Amino acid sequence: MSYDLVIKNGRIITAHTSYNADIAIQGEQIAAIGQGLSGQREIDASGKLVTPGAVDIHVHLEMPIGKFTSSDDFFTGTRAAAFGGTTAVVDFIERQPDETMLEALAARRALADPKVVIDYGLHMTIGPNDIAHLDEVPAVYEAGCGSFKLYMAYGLRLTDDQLLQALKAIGDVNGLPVVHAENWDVICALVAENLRNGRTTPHYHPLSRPALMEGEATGRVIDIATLVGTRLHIFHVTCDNTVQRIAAARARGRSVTGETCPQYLLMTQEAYDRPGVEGALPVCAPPIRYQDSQDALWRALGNGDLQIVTTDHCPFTRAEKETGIRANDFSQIPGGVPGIEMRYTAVYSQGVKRGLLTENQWVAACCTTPAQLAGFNRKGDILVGYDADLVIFDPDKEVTLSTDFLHENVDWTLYDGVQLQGWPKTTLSRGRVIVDDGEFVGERGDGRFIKRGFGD
Ligand code: DUC
Ligand code: ZN
Repeated sequence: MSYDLVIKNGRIITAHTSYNADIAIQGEQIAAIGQGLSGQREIDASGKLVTPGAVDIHVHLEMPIGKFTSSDDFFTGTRAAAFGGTTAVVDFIERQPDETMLEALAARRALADPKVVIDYGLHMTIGPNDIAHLDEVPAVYEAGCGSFKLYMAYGLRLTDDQLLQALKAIGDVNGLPVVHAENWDVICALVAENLRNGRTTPHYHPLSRPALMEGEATGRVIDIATLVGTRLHIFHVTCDNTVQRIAAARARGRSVTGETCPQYLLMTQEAYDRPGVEGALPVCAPPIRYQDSQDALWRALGNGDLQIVTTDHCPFTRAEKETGIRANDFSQIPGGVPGIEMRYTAVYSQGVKRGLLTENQWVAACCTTPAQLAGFNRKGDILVGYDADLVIFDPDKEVTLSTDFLHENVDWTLYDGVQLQGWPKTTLSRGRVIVDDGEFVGERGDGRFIKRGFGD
């Protein structure tokens, strides 16, 4: 049989095993895996790794936050993702006061559908104003939003009783709650105290958001979820305190998972001490911590205490970041950093190449486990019948990150000058080559909204 497309002679890396084989694609799906397969079109992957497309379940594209909107839209953001080997992302919906949750989903899809170049899903945010709308959760789940974002910080934060109600409603439909865990009351008190005493520079951003209290909030939401009997995913883990809360819950048999992000794996807290706007650029929440935290996160990915790496990609321009410097108030710096393009290689280079992770753990953390966790039931693995979302990865290519090299729509990168080993040569989305040798050959709007769910 001659298939539509065959990727030949590559070394297949999955979360569980590595082996040499050809992959045949028919239409949008993987049709066969084996030796000597032939196709009408063939791509030679000799000397390359062939992995599932990477899955990033935490991105903020054209997302309004405070006075600004994150600078990558659904086109530029998903295109940058594709350059970096990511073939599915999950973004967010925030319901407006005059909308139902389903209307909010439709509005977000109307923005994303014409622009996305890879497949995507959406988490439904449940803020304090949504507690009165929890009866809409079953319909939202049915519509394909299998996961729900709960904040313990910012204006959208839920109080403990609201967390209890939201977790119960999500648990009732077997949805996945994903949580931003920080202690907002303590943060507010420390920010106010620092500003009152003239401590206004970005140096005081991490000092106002202590690791200890990130761990406390994580432990608290784990306990509430335990009471309710729901599973839980903890977003953007930055430190050992939080890792230990997650690990302890897992040791008790609780279904709790955690993610970390490149900014916590590659950068350290000293970045906030850079002069002027440079110190504002790394402002994100929770903040980047010291080297001991970075080491703990790599250890946790290696020993299974943390399960996945996402990006929390949320870029703001240099000028937008600078507003907080001009206001002399670190708390006014829009929070968020870009990373959607470099994540897959960063984990390979800094994890696998340094001997901290196996190549199978790399694929597990960036592709397979995020897909499973988020309910992408035909993505994140190389199996017959799965979507042909694939990356042909050159493990020997050396890249130096810069805004010129990257395709994110933002005028800075945290990783300027950082040298990494490995980079995707070819990215395929449902059987179509969308990036080839550094060139985007996909189409705006070819990505699809994927309904995500978890069976019964
Ligand atoms: N943290 C950020 O820094 N930005 C976006 C949202 C978040 O939780
Ligand atoms: Zn986020």
